Amino acid sequence: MVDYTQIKSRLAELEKLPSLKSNNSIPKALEKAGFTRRDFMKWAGAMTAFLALPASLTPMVARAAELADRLPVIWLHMAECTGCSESLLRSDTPTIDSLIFDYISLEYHETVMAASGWQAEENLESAMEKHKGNYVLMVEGGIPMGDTESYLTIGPHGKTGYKIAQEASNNAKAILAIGTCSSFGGIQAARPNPSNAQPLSKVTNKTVINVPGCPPSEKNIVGNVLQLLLFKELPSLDVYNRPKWAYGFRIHDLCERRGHFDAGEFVQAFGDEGAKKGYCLYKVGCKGPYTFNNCSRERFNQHTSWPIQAGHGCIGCSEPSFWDAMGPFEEPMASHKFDTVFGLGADSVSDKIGIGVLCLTGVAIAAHAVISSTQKDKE
Ligand code: FSX
Ligand code: SF4
Ligand code: F3S
Repeated sequence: MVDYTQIKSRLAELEKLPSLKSNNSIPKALEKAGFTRRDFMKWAGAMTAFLALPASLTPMVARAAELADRLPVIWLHMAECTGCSESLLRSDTPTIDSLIFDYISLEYHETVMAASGWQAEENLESAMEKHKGNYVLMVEGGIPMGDTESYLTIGPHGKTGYKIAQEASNNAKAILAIGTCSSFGGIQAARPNPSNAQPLSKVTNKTVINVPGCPPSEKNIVGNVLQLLLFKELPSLDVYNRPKWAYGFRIHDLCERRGHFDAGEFVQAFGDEGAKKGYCLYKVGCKGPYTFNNCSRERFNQHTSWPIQAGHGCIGCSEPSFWDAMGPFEEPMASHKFDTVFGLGADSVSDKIGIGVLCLTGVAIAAHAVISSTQKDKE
């Protein structure tokens, strides 16, 4: 049940805070980029549905977006490719999501700020001091720890990424791990993990909301910011601390090729007749049945496309240890033994039930795929 009074009082609290952006307002920014108020409200309506909130909340979601300049954000880069930031920033025309991101008071973000070296380090320290206890910390990248902590050393004082992330976490109001690297270690944590890269949750005892994906979609990043603006409490999270509104379904559940899976129509090799007809990619390695994310519903870049639409299977990029657990990427899971990601870190009874169901589903999927394709082959 959504508590409207609580949301209203949360927005009223935000309204009282000073805008952290001078000479800027979201209506002006939208107008400058050619968006009308109607476009903005349409976007707010879509975001409301996206966050699994009732449509009657649309005006409040719009208001929350307008108040995004009251929320100080510190965004740190650790060991990664910067794809998460690029996911938001690299659209060829500005989207409302990217405008909202610009409009958020990014007090510190290494990719988009002009400062470097001493000045950058100073900017980070002063932002942390000025907004102590009030800022949202967003971290991209895995964090080398232990004997190899110094493998990630940042800035002229030679501070390690671990120390910076720890200090920034200590004084943050809310913490988001952006991308699979920060959520679970990602590519640099793949076996043999030479830098001992670890997820952000290993650096702090505070709750870290994981927003995985390599990269996560722009919508999942902005949606989480809106969620923090609208609610005092954390969103409902799954066993891997992923918000359920975004990671509650498997890719396979809403995949556009699902009809072909059910009919036993599979691509057998890239470029074959089945590929041309848009058949299911399970047999060429799609990990959609084991992956929790909303790509099949939301796609990327303003709903333009996503991996499966482009013709390659999902590689499970929002799951823990996906580099090790989901590979080889172009072979089906059923044909080899795998370290199931569902077995990692699960410790409650309900999780065990969930894992059981998922493993069974995995077996059923493999069996279903084999049976239906045999039937198809006979035909
Ligand atoms: Fe890259 Fe972000 Fe992947 Fe990691 O994304 S897109 S390697 S999740 O931390 O920059
Ligand atoms: Fe879609 Fe992959 Fe499932 Fe096939 S196996 S329906 S391509 S998610
Ligand atoms: Fe990643 Fe699979 Fe989505 S590879 S981007 S979770 S379709």
